[in-house]
Amino acid sequence: MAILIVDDSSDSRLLIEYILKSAGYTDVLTAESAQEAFNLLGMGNSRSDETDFDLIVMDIVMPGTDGIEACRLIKEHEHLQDIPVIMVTANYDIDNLQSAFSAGAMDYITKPLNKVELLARVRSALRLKHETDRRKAREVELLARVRSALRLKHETDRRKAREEELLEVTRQLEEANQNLRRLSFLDGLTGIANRRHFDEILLNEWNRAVRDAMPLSLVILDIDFFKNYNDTYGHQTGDDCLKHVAGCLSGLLKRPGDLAARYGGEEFAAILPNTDMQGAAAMAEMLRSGIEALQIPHASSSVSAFVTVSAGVASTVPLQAGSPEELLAAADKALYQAKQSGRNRVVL
Ligand code: GH3
Ligand code: MG
Ligand code: MG
Ligand code: MG
Repeated sequence: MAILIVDDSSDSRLLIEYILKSAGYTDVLTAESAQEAFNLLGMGNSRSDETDFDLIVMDIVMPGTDGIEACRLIKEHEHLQDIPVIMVTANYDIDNLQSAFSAGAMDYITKPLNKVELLARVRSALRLKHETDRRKAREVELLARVRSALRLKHETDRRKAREEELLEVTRQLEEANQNLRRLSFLDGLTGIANRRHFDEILLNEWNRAVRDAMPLSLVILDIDFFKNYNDTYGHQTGDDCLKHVAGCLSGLLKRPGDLAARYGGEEFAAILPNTDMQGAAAMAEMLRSGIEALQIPHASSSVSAFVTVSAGVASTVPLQAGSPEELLAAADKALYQAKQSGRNRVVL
């Protein structure tokens, strides 16, 4: 509890200091003029080494700057505003008191000083100052809490936004990956399985057929006189024709496990798991007649007015010792014979 006494009369200063110190207030400083008080309060110069006062007891009548003007000047400083000022006046003068209060004074005492009165007023001024300080500290603390809560909220929001962004990027990446995977085993023109996927599935089905001792069949189909078709209708129409044929094949191969693939330029293949030669022959004939039934005009074919295919069929109950290549070679050989023997037909 630091108290500042400002009075031009040394008797008065000493008396007030004595009363306060004997009441237990040890931290008491004195000034004999307003200017000296300003210096002790750190007004106008750097505030580094000034005392934090809790109360000012100030004489009104002083040479130079009087107590009322000094009070007004002190109250202009934000960091000094909360220090209560008790005015000391020798002659009870109502006008002086009014201007003292409007200058920001909190209370007054009259000379000659009464010890009990002085201590009572000092105590109540200090209690008020203490309460003000505590209220301000609570406000500062509350403000700090609100600030830190807001900061936390802001950070949480930002983290959430970042997480959502990350999630979205991950989702897009997965989608792109899936597309890539899908594209890597689909033929770009016809949208059915490509050669790579065909080879993979054929090997899988081969191994499964070995394990289950079940038959596995293969059909290879080749469009008849397709070079002529391109020459007659153009490459673009040729592409359209390939798409129609592919769509027809995959539409007819409905059994689960069946696979239609584009095997080469105008060659297609069908894998028929758990299918023997008889079943495969029937399926091949169904595919051949299905394509013929599309009735895609083919003016430069020697065997039909429409686009037709020749088909070679091979079937086996695979053994561990064999390989899918043997089945492929057999189907190829049958296809060659279908071409040789007049086209638009199925050869086993
Ligand atoms: P064959 O009856 O003996 O099978 O006679 P072909 O004319 O069908 O056989 P050839 O092997 O002589 O010709 C195949 C043609 O298929 C030649 C090639 O330009 C065409 N071709 C291959 N791939 C494509 C393609 O992706 N689009 C188009 N439009 N034509 C293709
Ligand atoms: Mg005086
Ligand atoms: Mg060919
Ligand atoms: Mg051909």
